[in-house]
Amino acid sequence: MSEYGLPKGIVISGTGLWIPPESISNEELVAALNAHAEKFNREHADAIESGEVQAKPYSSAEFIEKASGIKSRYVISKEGILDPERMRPYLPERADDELCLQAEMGLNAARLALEKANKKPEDIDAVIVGASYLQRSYPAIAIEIQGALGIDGFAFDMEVACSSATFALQRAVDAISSGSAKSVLVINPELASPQVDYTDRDSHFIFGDVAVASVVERRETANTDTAWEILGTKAKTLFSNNIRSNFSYTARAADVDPFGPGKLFRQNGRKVFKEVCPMAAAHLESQVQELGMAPSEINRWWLHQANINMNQLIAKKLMGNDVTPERAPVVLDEFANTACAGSIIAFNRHNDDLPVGSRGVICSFGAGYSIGSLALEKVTI
Ligand code: CO8
Repeated sequence: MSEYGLPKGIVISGTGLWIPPESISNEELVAALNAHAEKFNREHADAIESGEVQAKPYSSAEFIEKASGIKSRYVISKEGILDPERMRPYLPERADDELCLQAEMGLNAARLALEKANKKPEDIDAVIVGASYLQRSYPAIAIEIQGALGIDGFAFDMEVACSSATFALQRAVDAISSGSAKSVLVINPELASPQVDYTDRDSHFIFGDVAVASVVERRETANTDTAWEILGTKAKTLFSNNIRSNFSYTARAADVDPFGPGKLFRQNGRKVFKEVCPMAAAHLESQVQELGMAPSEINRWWLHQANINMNQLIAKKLMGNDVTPERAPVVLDEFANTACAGSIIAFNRHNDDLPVGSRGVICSFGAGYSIGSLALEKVTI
């Protein structure tokens, strides 16, 4: 056992980041919403005038950047999202014998992670897919990817919204600790765009599509020069209705429109901001203390990427006046909120430069509420 309580020597030996081919700037997104709102307001001018119907408010690129720090987002397909007559992506249905879109995204990231970790599919014996939404209930997306890679072992899907990646990494650590797996591929294909209401100015700018993957294994099987040893994991959930999606397979039996009001992503952003920031900061502070460290000894914080102001507030609570962009890197300006993938993107983009002996924490926070974190130390293999 390590001095921290986890079996010694479980490492993240490689991560992969797959970026969708198209991106949308704030300006493009706002132009689409405003054209849609203008048409709606023109067509309902009399009802709006008499107070029967509420006019649709316009969005603003300046507001989006100031309130969130987001400048653009990647998406699988932008055309439908930017069409004021459609306002949702167009993702054609695939036949059962074709790889489904979410599995394809995950497979792309998985291959990059395997390459980075110098691993072949035959070195892996478990696959976990964690994402905010799953394209279908069964067969599991993870099993589809397992099949496409030719991995012998077991695979399953799990959903904990924005904490699906950190919770899945914790499951990987648990599986390796208990001996039920020796090497786990954790994959997070976040296909968020189908669940965004692109006509709603409060939330149309928040999300982007992306896929990430990580290889978790024992230090002695790792095949790289360096890796990140997992010193500890910590997960916490607390029920809240402030971030919610009511889209459900039960809609048919409830005689409601599965895409009706409240069925897509919605949140009380202000409340989330106020409640989650102190929870996340306290969670992180207690985790590093439990590991016998002080927040000042953490070289890098790969935080969840939902809102720049949120990250700055949490970083300030942890680091006081020592906050620098290097210590808490931001990727949400380019990617927007990619749900559970955000902190893994930050890790993927900003870990190679740190020397052996550096310490860092990956942390997610979001719907549930859910908070998940992993404390890491860079080690030589
Ligand atoms: N353009 C212009 N004005 C706007 C716009 C816009 N686009 N949007 C809102 N406004 C207006 C509002 O209507 C409001 O006007 P008024 O004062 O007249 O009522 C004013 O601007 C201020 O609005 P807010 O109070 O809402 O603005 P905030 O400063 O609070 O910023 C944010 C809004 C950016 C949403 C902010 O509250 C925030 O980021 N909060 C944190 C949210 C967060 O982290 N959520 C996590 C959700 S993600 C998650 O958990 C995963 C879910 C699963 C994935 C889902 C995939 C689809």
